[in-house]
Amino acid sequence: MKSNRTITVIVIGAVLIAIGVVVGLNARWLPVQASAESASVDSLFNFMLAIATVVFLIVEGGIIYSIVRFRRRAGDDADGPPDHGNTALEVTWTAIPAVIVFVLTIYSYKVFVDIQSPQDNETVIGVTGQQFQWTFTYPYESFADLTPEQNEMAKANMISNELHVPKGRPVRVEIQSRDVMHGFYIPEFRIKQDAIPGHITTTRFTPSAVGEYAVVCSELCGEGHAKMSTINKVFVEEPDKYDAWVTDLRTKARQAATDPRRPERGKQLMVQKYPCGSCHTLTDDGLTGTVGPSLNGIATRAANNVDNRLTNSGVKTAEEYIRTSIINPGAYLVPGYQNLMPKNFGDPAIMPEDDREAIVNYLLTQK
Ligand code: HEC
Ligand SMILES: [Cu+2]
Repeated sequence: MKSNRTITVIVIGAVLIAIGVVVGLNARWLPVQASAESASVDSLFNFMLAIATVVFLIVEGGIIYSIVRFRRRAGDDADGPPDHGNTALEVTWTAIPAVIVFVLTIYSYKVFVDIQSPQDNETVIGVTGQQFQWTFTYPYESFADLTPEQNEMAKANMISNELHVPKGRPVRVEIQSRDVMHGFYIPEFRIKQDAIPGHITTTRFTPSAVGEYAVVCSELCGEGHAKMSTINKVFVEEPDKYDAWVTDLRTKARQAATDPRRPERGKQLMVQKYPCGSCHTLTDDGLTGTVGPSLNGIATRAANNVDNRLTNSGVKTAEEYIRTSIINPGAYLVPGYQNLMPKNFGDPAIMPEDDREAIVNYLLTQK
């Protein structure tokens, strides 16, 4: 009798574990794997899923079995028998999960350390989170014929709102935030890392599948948070295509260094570096935000003092008005809009003067 029951338990246990393994090996719930790291993250996930399947079947199966087997029969009004615990059972249901948690801790720590260990020849890309878009900063090599100041300026312009990464080369990203916490998340890479104001956090990945994926923000960061996950894309490219793209960026950075305040540069900055498009519409620049007023025709509205905007903000010219709108948004609020524009564009560490003047010069062309 007793050995019969032992055999039944062993058989049921073996069947449940077999089901767990089949589910764990066959689950295809996650997006495509586009980085070398995604395979180990997915194996860990599927291992946990296999264990969870077995636990789920034991618990739910036990409940269903008990409901049927011990249900109240017709005419039975007695209380159930009193029961005062079962030490062997309690030790078992504490010991087994303890072992499972211990194994998972070791396994996931190993996966984490493997992903985070430095590799040779890492391409280092800067990631900056801000309300409400990401900006990426690429490695810079100085131009011999530029002055040190011009080289500094060109270096500061090695930026884009597109994340281009070379297939098969290890990448290290150094992540920072200009305002609040954001979460740098690329589901296809299985990479997620917080962007924390005042800190630089790093993470690593080696892209493995050519393609175009979304860069998501995983931290609710304000009004335009949802937009943040639609604006920026990561492009995994063959290494020579990636190199050509960076060289092209370097050429543009050089132009910026020699004539930093040209309107065309302001046009680029409003898309590539600053999050203006998450709040403003500006057709000439392809911006479609709706949190703030449209900037179409801003130069004409300012020059004509529409709604007394010059008078009320205490300035005389359209140029001064646009500059003031950027560095001190509260000075005058466009009717119908709240004081939601970032307050830190007046800080040269956030928006260098040359950037600001390029944007002012560009907006002055929006008649
Ligand atoms: C978080 C949303 C947000 C972002 C980002 C933002 N703005 Fe604004 N902006 C607003 C709002 C809201 C107003 C209207 C209230 C006010 O006047 O401050 C405004 C007003 C303005 C005005 C005055 C418009 C007018 O019709 O008088 C200008 C110019 C402007 N923004 C430029 C910019 C530029 C350039 C950037 C990027 C560097 C930017 N804004 C980024 C929300 C934003
Ligand atoms: Cu965010």
